[in-house]
Amino acid sequence: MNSPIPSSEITPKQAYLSRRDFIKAAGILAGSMALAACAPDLLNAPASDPAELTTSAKTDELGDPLNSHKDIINYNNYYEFTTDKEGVARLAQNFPTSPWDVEVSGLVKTPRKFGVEDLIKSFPPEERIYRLRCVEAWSMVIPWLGFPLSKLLNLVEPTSAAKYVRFETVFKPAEMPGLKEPWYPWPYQEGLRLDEAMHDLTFLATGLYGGELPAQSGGGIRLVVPWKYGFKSIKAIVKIELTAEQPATMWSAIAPNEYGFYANVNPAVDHPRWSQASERRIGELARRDTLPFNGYAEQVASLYEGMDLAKNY
Ligand SMILES: Nc1nc2c(c(=O)[nH]1)N[C@H]1C(S)=C(S)[C@@H](COP(=O)(O)O)O[C@H]1N2
Ligand SMILES: [Mo]
Repeated sequence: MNSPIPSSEITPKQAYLSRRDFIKAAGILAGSMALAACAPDLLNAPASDPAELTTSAKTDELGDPLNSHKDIINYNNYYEFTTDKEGVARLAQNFPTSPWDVEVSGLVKTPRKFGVEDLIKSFPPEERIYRLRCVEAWSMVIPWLGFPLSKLLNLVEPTSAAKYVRFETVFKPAEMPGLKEPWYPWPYQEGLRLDEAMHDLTFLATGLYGGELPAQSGGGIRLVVPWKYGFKSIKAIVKIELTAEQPATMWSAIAPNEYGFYANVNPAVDHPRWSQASERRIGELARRDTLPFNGYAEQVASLYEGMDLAKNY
């Protein structure tokens, strides 16, 4: 298909290195310094972790160090594969993430199907260093590549009747062994209010650590909503639908008293089975305090003015 927006002269790393070239380049760099002259910006990290070679950031805006690429791609929640966080990477290793299509439909002027490769060309990849805080009370700091969801939504033009956005994960039972568990109401689905979806922090990730987005991290394309519990950040999206009504979400369908629609990180509202006041940052020993809205209150608290956040959890 045609790119929705002409590519600019600026050629971000992810756009000029195809996935295959990227993997090749990273592999060569890991083994030798032969490419040093052509890729000086790839030289600042240990050769043992090639995917880190393209990220210059060391911390988030609060000064917290990034988690390693190794941690980020080996400790995952992805129930379509398994509930074992350390088993996802292996089960997902052959899951194809490219080509990948996502259909945007519902209450929009121009419903369309987009190829992720075309979206990457149209919207120059930005890097966002975000904290990810799982409702299970562990967290990581992750350098994503991608673009704000608002760019995609503006392209299809939501109508005035659109109030919510619904997201759906791919359903491929032959390749995702966890889908055989019959007690989950597959496919995984999530939702946002339209103003949350349009917020600049709300991000569609197509890469991480300057490289590709591996299957276990939600490739071909996944949502990242950093001020909400991790389950809102739905992986492997194939459908985005604009709706008038608040969409059902998988977790609130299973346990409405445990997982609400809003799911804003809130240390003052405990999960019914555990406290949310603190968290374990992967790679650290001591627990740390959980911040309201996961540390993004200044940017997002106004979205919830006048709402009782203990009720609208
Ligand atoms: N499709 C799908 N998306 C998902 C999940 C899942 O099981 N399936 N798990 C969620 C949860 S609970 C968390 S904490 C994050 C984890 O993202 P990560 O594995 O990239 O750290 O993905 C979220 N997105
Ligand atoms: Mo989670």
